[in-house]
Order: sequence, then C-alpha cells, then structure tokens
Amino acid sequence: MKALSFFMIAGFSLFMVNCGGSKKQSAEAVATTPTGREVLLARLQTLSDSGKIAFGHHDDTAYGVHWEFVVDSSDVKAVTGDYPAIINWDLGDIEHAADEQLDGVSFDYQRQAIVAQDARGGINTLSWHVDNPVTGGTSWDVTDSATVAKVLAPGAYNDTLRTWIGRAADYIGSLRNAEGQRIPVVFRPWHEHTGAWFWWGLPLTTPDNYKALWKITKEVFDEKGIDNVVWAYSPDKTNCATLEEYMAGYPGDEYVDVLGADIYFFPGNKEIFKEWMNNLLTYATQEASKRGKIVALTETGSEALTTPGWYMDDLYPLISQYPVAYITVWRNANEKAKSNHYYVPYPGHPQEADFVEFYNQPNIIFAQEMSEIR
Ligand code: BMA
Repeated sequence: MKALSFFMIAGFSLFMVNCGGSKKQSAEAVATTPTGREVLLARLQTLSDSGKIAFGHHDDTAYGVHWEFVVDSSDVKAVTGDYPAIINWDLGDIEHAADEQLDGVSFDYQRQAIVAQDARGGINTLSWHVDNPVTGGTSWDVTDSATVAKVLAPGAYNDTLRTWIGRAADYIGSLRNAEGQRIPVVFRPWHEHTGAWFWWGLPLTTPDNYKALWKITKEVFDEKGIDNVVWAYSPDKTNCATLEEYMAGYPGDEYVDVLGADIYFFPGNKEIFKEWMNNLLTYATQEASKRGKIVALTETGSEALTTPGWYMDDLYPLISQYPVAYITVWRNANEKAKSNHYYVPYPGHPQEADFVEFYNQPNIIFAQEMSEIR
C-alpha cells in the first residue's frame, strides 16, 4: 500500500489533468517520468508517513571491525542477515581529486558500493569532511576563524572553494546505475555547524556567512546540471538548545529537503541524550511539517556500544516518537586502523542480541524492506 504512494500521487495529478480537459495535456502528463530526486523524496516521505524508520550505517560495505574491502561484506548483514536500508559515504578528499577518501576507501570502491546499494533497493547518503581551503589543514582546522569570510570573498580562496565543490558535484553527478541513470543520493554538506570543530562552524563565523556556503554549493551544482541530489541540513546538538539555535544556519526552503540532527550518546549520560534527542527532533519535526520537509536523525551512535542495550533501551523509544524517515549510525572502523571505534555490533559482540531485537521491530526498516518502498 505505502509503496504505491508516490504513484498514487502521480495518478492523482493525471486525474486532475484529465478533468481539466484536452487530450494533449493528458498525453504530456503520461510522458512525465519522475526524476531520481523526486523518487527518492517520495520514498523518504513514504517512510515518514507510514511511521517506518530506515536504518543506516556509515561505510557499511567498505570495512568492518575485523575485515576491509571485501565487496558486499557488512557487519550489519553478518549480524542481522540484511544490509542497512541506508549507507552513508564520506567524500572527504574528493576536493583534491584524490583516489581515496579520508578514511582510506578508494572512490572506485565507494562508487561500486553505491551502485550495489542502489541496485539492492537501498539508499545512499553522502557527507563531506572537506579540508580547510585557507589553511590547507583538515576540516577540523579551526585555527583561522576568518576562513569562511575568506572563502566567500571574491579571489583565490573563493576560486578554490568553487573548484572543490565542483569536484564533489562532478563525482555525485557521475554516480550511475546499470541503466546509465543517475543514482539519487542525499547529500549533507556543512554538517554539525552548531559546533566549533569544523571550519564552517557557526561559533567561528556568522549565520549569513554559513548560509552563503550553502548558496555557493547549490549554485555550483546547478551550473553543472547535477539533479540527483536531495539536500540535508544537520545541526549538532551542541549550542542547539532552542528552536532558534536549531534554525540559526538554515539557508532556506529552496536549499534543504531533509531537516536532520547529529546527536551522539555518551555513557553515563542517558538523561542528557534523551533531552538532546527530544529537543532537536521536536524542532526538526515542527519545522518539517511547516515547510513540507523530511525529518532524519542524520548521525547518532554509542561508540563501542559500552552501554548494554543501547539500541533498544536508549535509541529505539526516542526515535519511535517522531516521524523520522531514517537514522544513521557512524562507522565500524577496522580495528587495525582505529580500535574501539564502532557503532554496530559485529559477530560475537555482546550487544548482538540487542541489535537483532532492534532489527526485528516492525517500524525499523533494513535494505530488504526498503527495496519494497519504491
Ligand atoms: C570521525 C571519526 C574519524 C573519521 C572521521 C571522518 O567521526 O570516525 O576517525 O576520520 O569521522 O569520517
């Protein structure tokens, strides 16, 4: 039933056209196929309308705690038997036209994994830890608090920024399925801007400057005709206690499709986690319903799952109260590269049963069920 909703809407418009009159109009309506972006938006809306929440995991099929770069492997699948409905990928270093992204996943591998996730009926989302164009440091280099002002001013830094955004745009535009169609993705640039750890963070610049970064980004994508993007806005819970703070960097309805939030759990802080989640998800829900947008928990997680039962006791009851279309937990870093930095249990982990119980909840969707929502 729910899976048909987009086409029911399309059918309804067709009906309206037919009511209105000429055969010519109805022939035109029949010829209109929804774009990939429209289909992705409709799938996200269906999730939200039906009270389903798609589960996502960063870099899921690229590496896990005990393996790396084994095509189609997944810690999530090893534990639950299914892939996550959403896989997030990071574009960090695409700005330098690098062969691999900042955590060592080659863009060739990433592309092939994106195609595979799309082919299995799942969804791909993208984040971007873009380096600092002024200092030459990483996205965490906040030593020059005038970075945003400098990249916005006409000149060499602005040219660099546009070139870098252009590389991200070219890559996203080049993601195609076996039929040669562009794969729609959710892109979440300039994330966690309420915090002071990325050079684009609001504490280092002004809301207007931050919004201008979004405008340039959209401008470059539009100039290149990149049309397969659903755009996500994602404040961090830091400096985000009020609705005004949540919306402080909001660039405008024409730039954003998904109202997100990045909220991590810290052991021993269950109550604060609850408060952050309730605050930000309430703001996202209110604004999304007012503006016709989608709500998502764009990043969450409990590092190394040291608090037993986190998925069922701490996460599940909170997300189930809001029309959240999807959630994404962060990566299962390979233990050789970074130990105890994982957010999903792997086979043999003590929290496997908790995660499987979460997987079994009727409102939680993994790839197989996601593929039925078309
Ligand atoms: C952080 C950590 C880092 C990683 C970065 C970008 O949260 O996972 O190890 O390099 O994200 O993916």
